[in-house]
Amino acid sequence: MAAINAVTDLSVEDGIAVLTLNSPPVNALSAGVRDGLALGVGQALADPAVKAVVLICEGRTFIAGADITEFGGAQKGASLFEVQTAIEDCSKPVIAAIHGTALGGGLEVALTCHYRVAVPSAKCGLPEVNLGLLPGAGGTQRLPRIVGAQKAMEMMTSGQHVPAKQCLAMGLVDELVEEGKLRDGALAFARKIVAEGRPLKRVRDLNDKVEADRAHPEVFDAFRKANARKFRGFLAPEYNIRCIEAAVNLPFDEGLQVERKLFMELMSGYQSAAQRYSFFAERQAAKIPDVPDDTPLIPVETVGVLGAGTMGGGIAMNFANAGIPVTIVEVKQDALDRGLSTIRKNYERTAQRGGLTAEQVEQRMSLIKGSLDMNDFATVDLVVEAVFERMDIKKDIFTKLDAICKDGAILATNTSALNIDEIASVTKRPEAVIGLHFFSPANVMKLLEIVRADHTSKPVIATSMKLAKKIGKIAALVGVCPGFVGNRILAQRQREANKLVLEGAMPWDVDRVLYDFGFPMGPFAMSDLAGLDIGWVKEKSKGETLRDVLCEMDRRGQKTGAGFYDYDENRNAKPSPVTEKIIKDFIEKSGANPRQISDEEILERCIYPMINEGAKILEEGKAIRASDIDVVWQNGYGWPVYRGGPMWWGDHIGLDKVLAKMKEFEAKMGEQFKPSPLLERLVAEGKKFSDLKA
Ligand code: 3H9
Repeated sequence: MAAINAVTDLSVEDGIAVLTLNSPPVNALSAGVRDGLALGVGQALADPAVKAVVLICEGRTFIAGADITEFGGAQKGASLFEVQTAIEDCSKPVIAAIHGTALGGGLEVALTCHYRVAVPSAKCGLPEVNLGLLPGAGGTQRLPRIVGAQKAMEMMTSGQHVPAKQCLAMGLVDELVEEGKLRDGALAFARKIVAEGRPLKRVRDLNDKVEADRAHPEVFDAFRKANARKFRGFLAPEYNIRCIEAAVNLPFDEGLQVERKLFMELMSGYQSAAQRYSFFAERQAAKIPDVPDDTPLIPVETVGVLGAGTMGGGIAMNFANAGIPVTIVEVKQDALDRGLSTIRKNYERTAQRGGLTAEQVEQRMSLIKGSLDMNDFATVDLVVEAVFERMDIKKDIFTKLDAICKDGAILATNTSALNIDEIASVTKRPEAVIGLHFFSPANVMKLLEIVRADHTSKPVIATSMKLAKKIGKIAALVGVCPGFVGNRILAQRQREANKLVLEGAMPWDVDRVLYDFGFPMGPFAMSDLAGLDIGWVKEKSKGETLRDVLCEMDRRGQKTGAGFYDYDENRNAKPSPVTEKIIKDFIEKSGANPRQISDEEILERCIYPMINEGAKILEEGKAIRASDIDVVWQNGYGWPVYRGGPMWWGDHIGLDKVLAKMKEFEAKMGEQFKPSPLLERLVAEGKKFSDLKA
């Protein structure tokens, strides 16, 4: 084997050149990889002994795409286009041998090869859309030529990783080879191609599919319409579709030009910058500076969940889904039965939608055992407490858990706001206590806020972070403070939303502005959905707040057909004259003068205090880095992905602007808007949140 450069080797076996890439972690198309590919193909072409070329990768995966870290910098080395031209125009067959994932630019390179073979566990996809981009190396023009416009739209706007078997069925892969024997299989395939004298298949020359698609221009708008809700606010899905339309309607090279132009537009816009940032932010959040990678882990083979309510049930499902047996303990039999039956219904609903087989439903249910006896937690490795949010109850439970659970077990609370140091203080092992704050519905929501208390041990933190990944969650480590990171910031938005309504904005005005910003719904629609009576006690209600009055009128949200909004029988919301009147009466009683409030003010009043609170959280060390706060808000609170997160958004619009507004609001409305010293300092130094080191 001869080295072409630091990341590429070339060897020749029996007339077949094997070009091997080895650029950990994911063989991304860095300058070195591109150079290696261009040189390697050139050498193979020049060698008369070579009859065909196999392109294969070492490590965990085939090329996983362009090197995202290079985006925005000056290009070095061979361009991807040059590499692809060298491969596609090579007069000897080039075969991509795929394992792991062939993604983005990786699949686009494979699509310039004349043939593709893969092991059954491999997956292919064009996930650029998730980075706010489109495949910019010919993928938008080549993929539809193999799979047709409809399938290409589905793949490119979802970014899905398609399993090799399906790739084979749709012609994206030519042959599957035995798992674990990719190199041998690819070599055998290459020999077969040479022996049979098969032609050099260039995807760019395939026109059958696009010609057939040309007769059905309606598929594009139908697809847009069917996915309008999902794509709302995002630019990239629409740009991907336009490229596929170009592939269908224009000659290959003209289609490529459309692709290039739209790719550059996306690349220079803020949405892609935000989405690329989020990709790294999620991965960064898994890294805890004082908890190194080699921290010993606690094996978690069995889990206990205390409480079979909505939260407890959802939490239990996460573990069962990952194959971990769970014991759920409840106080009363009927509550336990109800909880278990809700879990079953959830699984059955997934099965009806095709997400699980009947057998898988039973297999998951068999992993969940119900019990009325907390002593059944004696042998589990982790307990997650998910009962009523009251400190006295939690303390009582943790005293019992401390007595029951084995040494070394992790004792976790799902509290969303209570002081975990105080909970831990009742145990003789505060180092084993941690917060695992799941979000409702816990089996669906991606975020897990992992709350580190004063004494939580490093192995408990490391184990919780790893476990989060295992059960498919995106975790962020936060510190103990009221509401932790997510709810603490939410409280800022909520306060301003409520105040705005008492100054003259209507709930639907506030909701509309936040919905247009990109949230899935505004705070008032959200309250109606959750139920206005959560935490409301009839006997104590004195009509002092808008919520009190609405609940007293039995306007408790969607479930009663009315809340802030009125609802029709299909739960469609309409602004409510009743609510409007109540609000006006409230304002009149307070002696205030209602005023016209601009959309701009609504947005600034709701968003800037969130950014400011994030700064305070960083100052107090309750989050490790600004991007962790963004991970929390994107994955737990519906912050629009294409706006990065509150901290990224603050950087984007300019911290000086945020600071100036906060000062203006402080002068008019007081203390609550007081800028955090960190915000002041960053502005004074001309820095951003992203300049802060973890
Ligand atoms: C593209 O191709 C554009 C072209 O169409 C046009 C060009 C003109 N670059 O996720 P993991 C790092 S856009 C640089 O934890 P896993 C990642 O940050 C690209 N770095 O592993 C992490 O680093 P660290 C289209 C990358 O096994 C490490 O690799 N492709 C890249 O759970 C491990 O990552 C994509 O969007 C990259 N492209 O999952 C694919 N990818 O260890 C993006 C990863 O320092 N990648 N890193 O934190 C993925 O989806 C997953 O990483 C993958 C592996 C499934 C491959």
